[in-house]
Amino acid sequence: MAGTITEKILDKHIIEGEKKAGAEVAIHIDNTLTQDATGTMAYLQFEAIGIDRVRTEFSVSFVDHNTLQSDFKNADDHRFLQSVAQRYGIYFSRPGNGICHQVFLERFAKPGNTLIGSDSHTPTAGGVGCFAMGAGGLDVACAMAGAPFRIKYPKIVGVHLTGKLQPWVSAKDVILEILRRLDVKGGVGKVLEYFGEGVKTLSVTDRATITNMGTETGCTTSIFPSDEITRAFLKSQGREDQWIELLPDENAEYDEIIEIDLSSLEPMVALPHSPGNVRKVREVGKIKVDQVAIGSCTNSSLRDLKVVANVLKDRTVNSGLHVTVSPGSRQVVEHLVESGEFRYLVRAGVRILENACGPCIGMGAAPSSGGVSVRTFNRNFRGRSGTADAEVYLVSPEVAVAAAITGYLTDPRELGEFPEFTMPEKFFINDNMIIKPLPEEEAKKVEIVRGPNIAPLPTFEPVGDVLSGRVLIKVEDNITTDHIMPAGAKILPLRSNIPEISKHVFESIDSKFYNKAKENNGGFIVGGENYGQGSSREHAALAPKYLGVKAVIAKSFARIHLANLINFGIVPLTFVNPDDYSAIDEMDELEINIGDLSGECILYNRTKGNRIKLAHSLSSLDAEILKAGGKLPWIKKNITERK
Ligand code: MIC
Ligand code: SF4
Repeated sequence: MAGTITEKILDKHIIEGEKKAGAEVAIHIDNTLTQDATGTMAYLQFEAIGIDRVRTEFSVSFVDHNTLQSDFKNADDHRFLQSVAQRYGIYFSRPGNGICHQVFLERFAKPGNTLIGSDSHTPTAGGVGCFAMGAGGLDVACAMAGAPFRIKYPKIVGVHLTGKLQPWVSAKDVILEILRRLDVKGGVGKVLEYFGEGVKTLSVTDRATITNMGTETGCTTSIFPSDEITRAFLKSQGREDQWIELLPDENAEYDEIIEIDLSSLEPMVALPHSPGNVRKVREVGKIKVDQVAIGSCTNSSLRDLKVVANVLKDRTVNSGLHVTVSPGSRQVVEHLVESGEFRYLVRAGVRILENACGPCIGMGAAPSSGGVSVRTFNRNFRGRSGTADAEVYLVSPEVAVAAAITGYLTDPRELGEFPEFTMPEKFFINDNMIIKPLPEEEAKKVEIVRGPNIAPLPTFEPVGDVLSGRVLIKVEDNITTDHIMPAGAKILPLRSNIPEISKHVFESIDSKFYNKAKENNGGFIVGGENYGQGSSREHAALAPKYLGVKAVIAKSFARIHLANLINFGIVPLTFVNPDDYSAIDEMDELEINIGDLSGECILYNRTKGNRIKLAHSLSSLDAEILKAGGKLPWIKKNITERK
């Protein structure tokens, strides 16, 4: 059969399972990445699995999220991560080196490889034709131990690109247009695979912007071909030997096709509070802006910051707002410094932040009360910026810089001529902030350093046949993991300490959740569609589990969160009849007979005296893992048998 890129890569990596959309397949994983906010937990789990060294081709640990060091906690985590990397044969990208996805793209990503990362934007590497997926930390730990990764074989959506982007329109507008069409769950169970003549007009970092934010559609991953442009990019990074050609066959068959004429696109914006709430900038009109934040793994490449710098040349940022720039990597900064363009940013009055996630995850630069923040990031969920009532708009670097100058949301085409700038043929290659793995014998002698912020992993009992308790919270559609387990400067440092972080579960929706869970000895969560969209943080499953949550009953689940629930022994159940959602209220007392999870389950609502049918999408292996009390006890047994 004619092949898509997805099929070509998966064919080489499937270990078990049938190549049929929706069927579970086990995939061999070549590479892994972690970042600090999810990494500490992933490595504690890797240690608990108990093997001596990673079994991947290579694995990389980054520090880019928890970089504010307002006390010992984040610093403790960084030291722990560095020592773990040295102990187990993992590359370590030191704090300051850049955002995991940007650095991975520059220095590590390989066409044709499979990658999982404990961060939902891992598909950024799809920009070079790498099949890259976000996953929970425990799944990454298991892949580092050599275990395959299980997914539902995806539907392959061909995104057919024709034409060429107009000046002032860029890759961000392409993915915003896709989000306008698919919204935040239109990609679930699918791979977005780009093809067509238009692909050739996009650079690798443009492609990576698109695959990065494809995550917001809920898709399994997004991928571009590996072509001559990819080859030139890898060559410019001194990695031409890692290039392979990866193109779809002439007559490749896709399950669906999305047509995009790049020439017809205009500057776009995602309005508060969802990345799927997309309009054309010119239709939204002039909105007064209080802050512009440029950067994040979506838009912090050299090309993006060159656009911003050159537009700001000889100008001053509008006096009604402030502007932050967080570059994606040291390589990006080194080039801007060398070319003199960095000076344009400094002279214009930009607040230069470090090469890290920064404001994207609420680590500084929170907007003022009720403030309007225009950001080049990928998520604008309510409260994520650190200010509960801020209004966050997601845009391209072009739209962001136009707002920075005018003080209003502005169509950048009003600024006149698009500035000219050149890109380097060869990038500065300087891996002095990446610590290489030690040889095995030396690595064994490394002592792992743990500060008081690293609490031991909690352990959980196997899951019984009958679950009973009260409904602790009932939530709407599209609840994000930011709602379940908030991030930001105050809470992120607690990522290595489950008892502490669990006090903040659902804080922004129901400040009494923690107390309710404690008083009732745990219970249930009732959710709407797409429950758990967004981040890969397994803390959104682990912390509720720690508080005694037994099952989540929802209309549907987001992929990574569903896997995380299974991994930590919370049973994910769906309504057979979605209308039954309205038959349950908060604090109702429920009893659910899950048996061995081989079929439908019956929920008995003691408070209302009625019965509801529930289903699930668990494979027999998922059920086995759940019943064992989660993936850690299960994998320990399975890996030990291979030792
Ligand atoms: C995010 O963008 O929400 C994060 C922070 O990068 C998360 C990971 C995390 O919560 O640590 C993600 O996208 O997976
Ligand atoms: Fe970091 Fe933001 Fe990217 Fe998440 S989305 S990895 S917080 S830059």
